[in-house]
Amino acid sequence: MLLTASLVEIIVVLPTFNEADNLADMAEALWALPLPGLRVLVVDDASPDGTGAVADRLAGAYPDRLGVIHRTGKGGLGTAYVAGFRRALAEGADVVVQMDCDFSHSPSYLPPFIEKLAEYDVVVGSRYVADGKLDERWEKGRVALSLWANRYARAILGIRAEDATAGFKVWRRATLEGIGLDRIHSNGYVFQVEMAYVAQRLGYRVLEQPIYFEDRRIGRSKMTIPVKLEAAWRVWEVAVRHGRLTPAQRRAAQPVTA
Ligand SMILES: Nc1nc2c(ncn2[C@@H]2O[C@H](COP(=O)(O)OP(=O)(O)O)[C@@H](O)[C@H]2O)c(=O)[nH]1
Ligand SMILES: [Mg+2]
Repeated sequence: MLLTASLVEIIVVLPTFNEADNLADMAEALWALPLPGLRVLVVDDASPDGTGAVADRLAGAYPDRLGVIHRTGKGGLGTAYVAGFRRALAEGADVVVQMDCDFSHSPSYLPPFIEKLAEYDVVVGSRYVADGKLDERWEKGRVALSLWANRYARAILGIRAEDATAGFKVWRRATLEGIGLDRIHSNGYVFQVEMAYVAQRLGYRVLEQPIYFEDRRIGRSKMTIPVKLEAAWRVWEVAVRHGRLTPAQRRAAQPVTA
């Protein structure tokens, strides 16, 4: 795979639920990167704050640079990403980025991450490798819960990556094709764990790069305590569903249709 950033088609999938105050800044920060031709694909779930209208306005102003998938209601992060990934592959993306639309995942990491895809199948922005860091303003309880959730998922599934719940990832097209998005069933935050686990079981080369995970700039997290508790038992579902996957079960490439 040729990975000179200017020659590959990069699509950044941004799931949004109430990110009206972040979306335009986020799109501009992405377009300001030295990654010419980078495109943004917003997957909005009928956000009550009008994020969808902001996305439509951007798509109207920059039709070559931003697309929108409108879903009819809050359908969850996992299915939003799967819908976005499918569209990105159909549109011919060589590199597919997943990240939050709240500046927790700084766009500035993208150019070096994409360069690393020359040698790896997926690059993960990691809070828990050396030099990675959580926002200093997080209270102790929140840090502990995040660390615990991560250790729990890693222990049950045997995930080697230090940050098994990371939501900042840069995928090669071929990796998403091989994973087979039809195989992915998790919808909440376990989606991140399921993707990490399936990638590992299929033998893909995973590289973790340290990030400073800043607290979201504007708006509120959608991650509530009940959502986290549900995630805990869903990790077992992932274990049962994918525990026997081997590299021989990678899926075939997907055609570009758009
Ligand atoms: N489309 C869609 N996006 C969502 C949903 N839940 C969260 N998001 C978006 O996914 C990203 C991560 O969610 P966030 O609330 O920041 O979670 P946190 O980083 O764990 O606090 C943000 O860009 C949210 O707007 C959902 O149900 N549907
Ligand atoms: Mg966030």
